[in-house]
Amino acid sequence: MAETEIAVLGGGCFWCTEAAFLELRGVTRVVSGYAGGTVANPSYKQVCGGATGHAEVVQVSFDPAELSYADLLRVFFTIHDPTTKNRQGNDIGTQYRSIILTTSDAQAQTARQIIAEFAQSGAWPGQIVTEIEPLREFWPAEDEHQNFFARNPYHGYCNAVAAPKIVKLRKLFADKLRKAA
Ligand code: MHO
Repeated sequence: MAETEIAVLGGGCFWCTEAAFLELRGVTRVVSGYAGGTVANPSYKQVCGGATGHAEVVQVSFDPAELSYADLLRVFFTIHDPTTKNRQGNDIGTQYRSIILTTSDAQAQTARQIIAEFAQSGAWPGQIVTEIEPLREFWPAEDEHQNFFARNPYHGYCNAVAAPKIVKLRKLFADKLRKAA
């Protein structure tokens, strides 16, 4: 069996990024959680308070033979705005920062490369402020936050924030979807 690679990415609210990554072929598992902070096993409430320094992130398991880390990052930079520091839309705070937590030097190198690619392409006006740092620890979020969008499709916030991301993803990455849109 092929080796599974792990990517940990923070691009704002994890309900939304989780739903987007679940659409991709080659992704075998997505877990919503917290990383990049100081307290062990933080709660959603603590993270929302901003004091623990964690970002809301998703831990994406994928088969690199099917989906490259570079392509995963291209999706990441499409479905969130990497130019707004500590903010995604109406969500403001360090927990919503744009961050790539790398699990190898190769990932860090690819991350820098894809950032340069997006900076060049002008896909986002403004400077990319995404942080890159080695992953120390990933803390899974509470069960109620797993698979949130799939379980709460009529949730007002999800409809406003996650749904447009999914629409954009399906349009721009049709060839990478698990099933035809
Ligand atoms: N502002 C949103 C964020 C949800 S997300 C999981 C809310 O409080 O519902 O951070």
